[in-house]
Amino acid sequence: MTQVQAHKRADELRRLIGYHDYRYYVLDDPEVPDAEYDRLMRELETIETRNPELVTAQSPTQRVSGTPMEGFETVQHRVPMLSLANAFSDQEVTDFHRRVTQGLECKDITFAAEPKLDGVAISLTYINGSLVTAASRGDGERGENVTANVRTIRTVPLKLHAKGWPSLLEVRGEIYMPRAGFDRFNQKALERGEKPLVNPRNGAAGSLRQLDPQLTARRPLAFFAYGTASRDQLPETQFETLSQLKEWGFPVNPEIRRVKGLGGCLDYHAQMAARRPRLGYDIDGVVYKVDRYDQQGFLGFISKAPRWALAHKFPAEEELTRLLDIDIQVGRTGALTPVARLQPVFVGGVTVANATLHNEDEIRRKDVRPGDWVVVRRAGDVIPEVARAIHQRRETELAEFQMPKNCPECGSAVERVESEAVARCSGGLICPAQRKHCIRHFATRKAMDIEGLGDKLVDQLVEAGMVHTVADLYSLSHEQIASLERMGNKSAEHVLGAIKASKKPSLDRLLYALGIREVGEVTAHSLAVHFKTMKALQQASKETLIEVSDVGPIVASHVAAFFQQENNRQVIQALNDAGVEGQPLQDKAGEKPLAGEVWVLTGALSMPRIQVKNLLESLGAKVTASVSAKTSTLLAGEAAGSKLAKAQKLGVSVISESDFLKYLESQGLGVS
Ligand code: 9MJ
Repeated sequence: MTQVQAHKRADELRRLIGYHDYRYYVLDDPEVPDAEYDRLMRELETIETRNPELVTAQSPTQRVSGTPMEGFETVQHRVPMLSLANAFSDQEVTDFHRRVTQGLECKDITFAAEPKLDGVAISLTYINGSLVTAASRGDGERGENVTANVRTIRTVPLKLHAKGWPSLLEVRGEIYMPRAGFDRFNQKALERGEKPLVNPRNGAAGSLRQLDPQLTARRPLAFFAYGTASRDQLPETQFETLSQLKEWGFPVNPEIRRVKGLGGCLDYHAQMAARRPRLGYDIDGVVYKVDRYDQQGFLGFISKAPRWALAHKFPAEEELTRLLDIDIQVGRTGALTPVARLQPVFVGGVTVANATLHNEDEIRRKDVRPGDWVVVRRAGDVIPEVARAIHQRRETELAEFQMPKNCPECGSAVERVESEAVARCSGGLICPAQRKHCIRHFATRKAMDIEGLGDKLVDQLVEAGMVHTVADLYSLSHEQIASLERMGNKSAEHVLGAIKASKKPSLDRLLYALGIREVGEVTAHSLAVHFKTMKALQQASKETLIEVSDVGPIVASHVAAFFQQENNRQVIQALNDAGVEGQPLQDKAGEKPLAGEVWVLTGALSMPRIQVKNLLESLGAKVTASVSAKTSTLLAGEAAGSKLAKAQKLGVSVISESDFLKYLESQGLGVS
């Protein structure tokens, strides 16, 4: 890079950093992930190191970042608030360790190893044991007086416990927003149609900056102490000081450990990286601090950061990249998930090229379009997701994403029930993405009950291309099955026999076996009772379907959509051609097991009452509201009251819900 180019780039970087500082500190609305900001800063630092004549007093590298906020009084810190040197690799930690051991001429150094909280640094001044001032870091020399706001945080002691504290004590630590509080807060914000917080750290910073402490008080903030401004009247090490602070009433992070040497530091980093997803709050790395104060004093400072401490960062969980396209993935149950195809990017420790976009509503809400710059997030082992799009970076008009009308795997119509976020392929019986799932379900005990046709065998049959739809099961030959791995002649014979034996199921079983969405055994039974034949059901309109007890508008639309699908009709025809026919249920009132009985329901039942009522009616019983001499049976759920007493008085038989469920099971109507 020529000097002119360096000059130009440095100017550009300062302008960009200034812009991002403004968005972050003033607007509370960062545009780019931290990793991107850090890169800009590092690039500027590199240019300035190589071209010292370019450094200006106004350069963002020359101050600890932080724009004093309007509306708050400024406080001069008695002792400047430090920043920490960062390390992103083991090599940088090794270099730090070497500098420390050489500086101290001592090989065995003990460090206090601490999680590095991702919140807002704060300095709390206690005079005679009472909190008098809380100040943010600001530029390190001067911060903002946020006492009124900090006083609302429950974990910040207003008065110190025990005794022995110095009359002037300045405690430093981090204010943060626990993840659970952040999630709860955002959930409520979304419900109210308000803008959610970008991340917990931003939530903490924004909360502290509220001009009305009442507003801060409503935010779920917490505090951990990690040091003091001066060492007077304190123990001789960092670790013991933290124990002392705990005794005085400060929350101290329980993950803090004493470790020895470089190995101890790196082990701690690895342990915390593993524990990170389960911590309940965000950390962006760990901090190593030379434990002994005398050794710290010996090492001193370099510019504004101590030589005795180092922040060892984790790989960034958020990164910036380009969204190349949005593809649709069809899950095994037919759910269509939009998947982001990304310019590969290193995030959360791995290279990510695909990330989930959840569903269509999420895409609309975040307004993510192919071609956008997006922030990709990968936290812990969680599936990477597109967190947001950076709309400011859109250079040209980009087309909005449209959910396809047809399944990309099989071409069947895509349906989306109004109350659900998920769009689904309606080609359950023929869609390759759903094939295995659908055939496995078909064979299960409560469906066609094909013994020996387990998940493994289904997978083998599909993978060998022998079975494409459930109808193909009925044309399998002995040789085909026997040719599969781990299938002998005998087992092939057995399975073939079971397939053949399954040709005449009751209509409700066959319906259930088709795997129509929301059609469980009970609904399948109601449909079978009502329509009697597959043909009649296939021709039913949504309106007629709703007439069936136990069928609401959602189930009706799933059923109608299923039978409208030509592919599904073909499979049913093929089943029919193979001799598979659902047998009509016995439906003459006199033959129903509970015909003539009068039932009453009481107490809390685990199933919706309407469902229980429908079940009883389908078994021939009448269901009434109150217990009388005519009542045959009282179904008593939890906490049954006066009806139970009355039934007992009248000698009416009483059945518990668990016994009732067992009875249903015996009638082939199990609901579990
Ligand atoms: C955080 N952020 O958790 C320090 N920090 O020490 C811990 N920050 C720090 N220590 C000196 N645990 C300056 C900053």
